[in-house]
Amino acid sequence: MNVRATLVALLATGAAAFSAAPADAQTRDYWVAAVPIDWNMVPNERDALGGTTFTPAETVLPTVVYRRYSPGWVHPERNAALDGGNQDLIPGPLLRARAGDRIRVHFKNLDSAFRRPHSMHFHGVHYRPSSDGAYLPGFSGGDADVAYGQTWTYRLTAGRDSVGVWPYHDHSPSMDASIAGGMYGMLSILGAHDRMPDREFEVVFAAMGPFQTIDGRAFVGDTPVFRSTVGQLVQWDVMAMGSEHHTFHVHGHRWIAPGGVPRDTQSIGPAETYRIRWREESPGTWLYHCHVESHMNAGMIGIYRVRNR
Ligand SMILES: [Cu+2]
Repeated sequence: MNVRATLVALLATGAAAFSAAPADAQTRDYWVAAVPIDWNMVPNERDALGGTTFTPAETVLPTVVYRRYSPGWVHPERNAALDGGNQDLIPGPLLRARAGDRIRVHFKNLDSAFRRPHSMHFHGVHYRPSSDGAYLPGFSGGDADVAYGQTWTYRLTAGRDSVGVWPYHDHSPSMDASIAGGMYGMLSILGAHDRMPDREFEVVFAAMGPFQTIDGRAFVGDTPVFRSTVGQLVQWDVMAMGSEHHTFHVHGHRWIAPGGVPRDTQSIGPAETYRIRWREESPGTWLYHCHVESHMNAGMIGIYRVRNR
């Protein structure tokens, strides 16, 4: 074997070890569209803790969100798994995969309200530049600037280094307005042999209009009410979007952070993500919230209900 052949063989071995697909690896297809919506950040029109009331003129934001569709974009479907409780549409559909899977995200721009270009840009997974979805004049292609009525298929691979939760978001020329309006979602990737959690909750901290929101909603009763039962394996997928830092806190619970340290509060910055798991053993009605006090008072707080078996 000459030097070049040896080098090629070594590279091939390295690449195989890096992306070794288990025998049961799948190709997963997701169908997603950008759709306009008049989004109500406070549908109850009140801050139940602070006592303030609002009018729809103060709480409804015309915006664009990612929405899950059936194959071929035939009809819209719920974004949230049933675990998501009372909310839907923000964040976008939870895209699940396992290490070794290929993921095809079929995207269509149905933004008939603003007719802005949109895209999808994914963190945490492997892809070629034509699936990057990030706009760069003179360099990026159709992936980054999907016009109204047009489509693009993003081709991704979940590696062993993709295990965890990751953001996706609009990275087209409309990125700033889109992220401010809730156009983001999460990938949730398990190891090839990881156990599925019994409950999976998505918590996205982001400013929206005058409010500090969780999944696009502000104040107790409007933000998601998450539910579980004692004995269940619960997983929290936590993410921050926008330009501010937040701290995720759950009452009555602790989890083990990397390094073996118990925690009940964890800071998180823009586009950072983490997943937290515990075996539920604390029945009752609990609060979860951002512990930046001004954020909590501007809406970043919700309820977590644990039933006894
Ligand atoms: Cu915060």
